[in-house]
Amino acid sequence: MKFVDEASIFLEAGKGGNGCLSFRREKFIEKGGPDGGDGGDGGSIFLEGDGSVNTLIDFRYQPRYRAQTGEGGRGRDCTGAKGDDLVLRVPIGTTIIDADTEEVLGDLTKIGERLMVARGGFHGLGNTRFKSSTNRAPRKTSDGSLGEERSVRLEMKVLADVGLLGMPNAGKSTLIRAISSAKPKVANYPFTTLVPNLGVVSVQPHRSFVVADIPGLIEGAAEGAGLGVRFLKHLVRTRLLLHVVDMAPYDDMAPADAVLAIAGELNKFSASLASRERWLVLNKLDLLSEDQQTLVCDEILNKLQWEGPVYKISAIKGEGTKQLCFDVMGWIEERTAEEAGDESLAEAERRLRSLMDAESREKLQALKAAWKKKKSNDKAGFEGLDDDDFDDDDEDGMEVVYAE
Ligand SMILES: Nc1nc2c(ncn2[C@@H]2O[C@H](COP(=O)(O)OP(=O)(O)OP(=O)(O)O)[C@@H](O)[C@H]2O)c(=O)[nH]1
Ligand SMILES: [Mg+2]
Repeated sequence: MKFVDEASIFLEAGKGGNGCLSFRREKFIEKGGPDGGDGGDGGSIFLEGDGSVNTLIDFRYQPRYRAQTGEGGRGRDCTGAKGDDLVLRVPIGTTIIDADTEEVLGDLTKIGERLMVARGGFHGLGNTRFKSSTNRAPRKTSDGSLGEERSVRLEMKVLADVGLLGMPNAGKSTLIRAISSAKPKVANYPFTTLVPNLGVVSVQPHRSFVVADIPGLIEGAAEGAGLGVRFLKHLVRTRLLLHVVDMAPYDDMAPADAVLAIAGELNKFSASLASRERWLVLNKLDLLSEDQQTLVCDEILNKLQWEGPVYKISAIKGEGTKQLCFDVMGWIEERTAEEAGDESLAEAERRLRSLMDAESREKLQALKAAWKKKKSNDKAGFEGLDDDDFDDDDEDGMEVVYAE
């Protein structure tokens, strides 16, 4: 399977059908008068959110779309048929951006939600329309107008309430496996997770939230180190970040430094995302004795001067995870209720989301431009070098297609 969360497409709506020039010709009827019908409108192009689509891969293979042209009008006052509309199905969580103006055209976040992205041309008028008291045999018709043409960029972000953040190997995927039925790969090496995974955490019947596990971040990610920060954009729709920390790391990076490094990268990616509610989840405590646990946990909290919520867990044994999920659920419900009762809070949340969206888009565009520049410089330096896509393969056959 291929995971593609960005695609650029070109859309061309249908042209309107031309009006017809015709006169009524029948036996024994002289000067039958004009009877040229109107053309049909051109088909428009819509994008529609579809729950069964979860990648934009199809749009990479087929980047051009054209809706049907309206039929021309015919004699005997026959109107031409309207061109069929074209409906392209995209994953829920797709943002549509005009590639020329960078204007955000819309955001499809619900199943069945539709957005018209290119309007079909208007129909032309037949000569019947131009009949008047002074001109009873008009030879005038009008042509249908051209359909709208548009280059748009599609950006898909997963929809989750909670995002897992942390260094590679911190135990993010182990945590999502422990608390939901999602079963992403877990392994004892960095960058096991290459694409976001979603899991539904059911706390009680009818009380659940969605968690997103994304690939790990390392220092320098905002400049492209490791898998870079491109997956952070999947966290901008979440309300709460759980920062998972490996409390018994193999390398000698102190857990507090690891937390600061991630927070730094997050801030470079989007200052408003970094200001989101973030809880510390200290993981792998089963590897430490009780005395050590107290020591290292106190140390990290002191060093970070952490005042927010902290959870001490062992994801692999499922210890402490129940309380964490319960508190996350409670926090989400509280926020949702607050926003439902206070329009100004809901508005502030919407503003923050669009700010995070804009910041993350700007950052990723800048990184992409820098990467393209580097690629063309390299190409100039090594003429004939394999210039294959920036793709990667995982053992599961999951291929990640990075933005071009
Ligand atoms: N002892 C112990 N090992 C753990 C715990 N949580 C995770 N691990 C181990 O740590 C290693 C990495 O776990 P993952 O869940 O793959 O880590 P990740 O954060 O998803 O890593 P990436 O996908 O590479 O970013 C695996 O070998 C896990 O078995 C824990 O609570 N205790
Ligand atoms: Mg993982």
